[in-house]
Amino acid sequence: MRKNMDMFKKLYDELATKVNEYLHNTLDDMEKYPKIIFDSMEHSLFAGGKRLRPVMLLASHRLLGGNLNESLPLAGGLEMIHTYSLIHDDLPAMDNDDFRRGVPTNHKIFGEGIAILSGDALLNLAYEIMLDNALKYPDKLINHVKAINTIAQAAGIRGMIGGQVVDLQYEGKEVDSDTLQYIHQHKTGALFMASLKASIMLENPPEDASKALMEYGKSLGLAFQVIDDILDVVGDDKTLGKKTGSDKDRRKATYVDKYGLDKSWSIARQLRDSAIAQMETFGQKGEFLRQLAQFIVDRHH
Ligand code: GRG
Repeated sequence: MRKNMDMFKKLYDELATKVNEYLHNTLDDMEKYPKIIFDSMEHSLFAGGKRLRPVMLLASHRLLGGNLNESLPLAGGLEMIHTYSLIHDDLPAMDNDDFRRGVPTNHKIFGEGIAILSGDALLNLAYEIMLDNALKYPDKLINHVKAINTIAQAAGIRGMIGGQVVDLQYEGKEVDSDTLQYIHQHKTGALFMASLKASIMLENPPEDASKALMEYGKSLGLAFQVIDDILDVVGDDKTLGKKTGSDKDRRKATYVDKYGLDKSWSIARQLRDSAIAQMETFGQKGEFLRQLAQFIVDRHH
């Protein structure tokens, strides 16, 4: 058990380090002009995110027998899209947050205009690097286009943006359980699912493997969000790197609000167990994603 955990942590760090190096190299290869926008992008990108989504993409690609150098730009692109969403979510027009990833939010340092533009720049750069990478694999061009399309859909109106819009609309209002599920599955779950679906698009695995990965992602994405809601109530500002209690302040639709703390914990554990059960299809090879599900539910930040 302990050995599995140690191996998980080692591989997680290896994958997250690969992503960090890739992101650094990508920005360092560019002429950093105008400097302020690069400073702003780097401020948020390198403030210490967990790199969950890119690690999931690389791990699932590895599980399906893929070559990590081929998927690294997709993993990096996904992290850029996630970071852009955090920068925009923190703006005064949205959540108006002062801290993120343990440092002042982007607009607090660079002003709202640059923060908006640096989110936009990260979003565009993500597609540039994913498309450039696709061109390096002419024999698998269709697979890459499908993987990038999956990520675009998940980030867009049928995914994260759709979820964010409904979330904004329901602030301060009573929310039914279907709407709560819609918000979370789109706002947060969509990028989780995209990390797994992108590797499926790259490798075309057998039907049972894709189905298991998709079900895993669905349960885990939701479990992640339930834990996020719980941490907003019981978490510690310092460990989380952002202010807790903000969901309540903004009268946001959350699992804790809807079901209370105890039931929310039990929902999160049930979702974790369903995710873990899906990994049976992969035998021992599924161990990393099993441990990842455990890590997501046990996390303190
Ligand atoms: C602005 C289009 C647009 C969308 C914003 C993702 C999002 C949609 C809003 C973020 C609000 C929020 C805190 C949602 C809860 C789930 C979430 C995305 C948490 C942050 O993800 P982590 O824990 O963060 O993976 P790190 O910093 O580790 O990358």
